Amino acid sequence: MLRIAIQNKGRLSEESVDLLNNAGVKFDNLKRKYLVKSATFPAEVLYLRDDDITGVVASGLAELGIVGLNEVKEKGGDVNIIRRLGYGFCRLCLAIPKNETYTGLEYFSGKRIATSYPNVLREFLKENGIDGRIIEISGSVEITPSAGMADAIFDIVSSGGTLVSNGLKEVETVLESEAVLIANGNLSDAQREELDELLFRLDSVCISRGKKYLLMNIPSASFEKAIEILPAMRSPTVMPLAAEGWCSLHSVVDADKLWDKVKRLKAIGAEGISVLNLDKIIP
Ligand code: PRT
Ligand code: ZN
Repeated sequence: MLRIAIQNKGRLSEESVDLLNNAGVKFDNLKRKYLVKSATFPAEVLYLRDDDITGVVASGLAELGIVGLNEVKEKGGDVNIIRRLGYGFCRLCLAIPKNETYTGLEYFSGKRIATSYPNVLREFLKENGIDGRIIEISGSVEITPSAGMADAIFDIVSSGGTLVSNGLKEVETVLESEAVLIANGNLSDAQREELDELLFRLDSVCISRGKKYLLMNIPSASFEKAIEILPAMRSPTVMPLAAEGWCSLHSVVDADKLWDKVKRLKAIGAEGISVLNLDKIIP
């Protein structure tokens, strides 16, 4: 049995539930309950605040956790980062008032920097030999410069909108973060086997993200050109059609290249192009 700690409410919560569900770990999403057993996999889900997940996994109260890499780096502790999960993207950045001239890292010497990530910041300043003053604050970090409480901030940035609306600009990225799967180092043999099965399933779900399945009819004469446009995982699937001189072609493409590919396929005579969502790719 694996106990998996995930965020109870917040930015990573919904996608973590979806990811586990898609991997066949189904459970009642009743967040009023603290601990929920999966009916379809030997696992139970423990709902926590994200601040507590790393510690709970490090101490062995849960075998696995899904949490932002930023939290793992801040809390430290003895956990293994098993997978990057491809959502919850953000970065930990140093930002200063927008009218200040940035002169490089030396800028921060002697400056007061407000943050909820004192450990990551301390390490970064130490590595770079910068003597900044860390002001630890648990929330609303972005308002501290205009309130005269700090000269700069070190905080999570995603779109950058919060910085802009507080008159700040990003000057250094210290950590690129996303949701990660972490594990305790002391799993039993049975738990290791369960983890291997879970990883196999999670990878199948993660590989299919951002991909589309394409089906179309194409003149046989354009077949070679179509293959150049569609280098699929191994090669596209081609089937002859009843209508002479035509074949049916199936392939997987990156979603962000979809419209470019469709345009090029139409230009070589493709017809009846269907685009399907992909649920899983089992390698
Ligand atoms: O209640 P609990 O303690 O569990 O949640 P929380 O409020 O501490 O965390 P939550 O839910 O806000 O974030 C959980 C995780 O999501 C973080 O640890 C990050 O790994 C990740 N994440 C991704 C983010 C963001 N994007 C993000 N934009 N966490 C916070 N933000 C903040 C950012 O600091 C800024 O204040 O959102 C604001 C908007 O960001 P912009 O740049 O888009 O304006
Ligand atoms: Zn939190």
